[in-house]
Amino acid sequence: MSFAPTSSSSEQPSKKQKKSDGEFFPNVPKIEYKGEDSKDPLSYRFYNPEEEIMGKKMKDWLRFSVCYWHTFRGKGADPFGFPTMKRHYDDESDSMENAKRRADAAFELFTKLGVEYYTFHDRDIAPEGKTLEESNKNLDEMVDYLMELQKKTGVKLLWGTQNLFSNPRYMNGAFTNPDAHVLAYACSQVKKVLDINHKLGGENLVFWGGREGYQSILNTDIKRECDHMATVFKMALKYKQENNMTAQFLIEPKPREPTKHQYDYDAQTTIAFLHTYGLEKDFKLNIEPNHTTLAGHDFEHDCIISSKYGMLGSIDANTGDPLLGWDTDQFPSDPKKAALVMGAVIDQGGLGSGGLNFDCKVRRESTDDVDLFIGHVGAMDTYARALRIAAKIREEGTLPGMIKERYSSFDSGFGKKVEEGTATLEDCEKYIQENGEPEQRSGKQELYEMILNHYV
Ligand code: XLS
Ligand code: NI
Ligand code: NI
Repeated sequence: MSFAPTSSSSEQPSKKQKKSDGEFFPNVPKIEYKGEDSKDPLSYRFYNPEEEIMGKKMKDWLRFSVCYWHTFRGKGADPFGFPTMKRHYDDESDSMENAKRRADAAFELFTKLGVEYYTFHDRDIAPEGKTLEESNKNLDEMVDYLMELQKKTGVKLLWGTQNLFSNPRYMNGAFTNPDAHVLAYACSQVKKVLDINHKLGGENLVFWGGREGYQSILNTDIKRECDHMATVFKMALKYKQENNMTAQFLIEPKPREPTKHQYDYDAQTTIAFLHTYGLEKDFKLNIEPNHTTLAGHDFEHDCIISSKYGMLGSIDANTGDPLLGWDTDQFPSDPKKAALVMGAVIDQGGLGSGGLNFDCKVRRESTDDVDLFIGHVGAMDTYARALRIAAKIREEGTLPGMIKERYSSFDSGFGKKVEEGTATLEDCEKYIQENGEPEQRSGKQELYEMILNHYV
């Protein structure tokens, strides 16, 4: 694809640029849908927000969201190297002025992309102070500022969350820290995030337990730690209910990293945890495909399994790299994989209050401002194309029909009795006495794969 880069460093507006000077990304236009034949990387080929697919607008199926941390706080540092990116709107200071300028740039990006949602951690939007009071004061000032930007642009908050993993105080965990003092600090942060999330109209609230797990089983009382985590969730629920808050609570599973073992290992483990502690009605899951693959599953696995159990609340729509061992948080670019995820979303009738949040960062080597846009445009188009593919599969019905047929022995007679839960072991034995050896039935995996490719 031919593309003239628009932001070599010599073309960047000077560092002294004030927001009154106008745009932060002057070389990026409002991104428009130009159709499949477009060769312009700053256009959508598949994402046509108002177009209806299976009775709903594309934008309402997809509910795209930009994350603040990677896109506006990430600078390309990795475990082996320093930051590589300079942003002209970010003087890298901890000042409130800088935080506000960053927010202005962020809302310009959201608006130009045509994304209606964003997400943040408390510490992404406002500098952490020396005390909790100071941090909360900074947050309050920024929340007022963000509220104005939300009003001006119509962009909404998909979810807020609390950063309980960066500050050294959380090195041994937050809700699962062996020290009650640290737990209290973490919970104070949760309380504040509940408040600001509510004030900004956050539709969900995420708990990701980055350090809720262990590095060594030798120094860890697993049962007490899991009990404490559940107790904190109950405190948060109580506060939510008492204050008439409506945000859907979401837990984001991840098997490891930064801890060696994280308690919210994957979707099934987290669902079991919620049931164990009687929390299953008050929480859903926020599934991140890159975490799913880190847990040893396929990209789509956790989305599908949580959806089947009515627990898929939202998606952190990123991807990993099979050759790298960590959460590389790449922008998704595989429409076939994304189509399996969108299939789960269609089958459950949409994401409800959730969305497709790009918990993604441009590569460390992608240092131009415009790369931030290209990453999102490509990922949005991947999911828009995936929605079209998944819808077509359902409208034509070949694959769903094949699956239905595969299980048809459970639709009547003996099989139906099994599904209804009324069959006994004696019935099973009698069935075999009457019918003998089952016939071999091919799984036909290659046929399924071939047919899926017809749609991609
Ligand atoms: C980290 C997580 C994190 C959560 C929010 O791996 O994906 O970014 O989404 O705390
Ligand atoms: Ni995430
Ligand atoms: Ni992640």
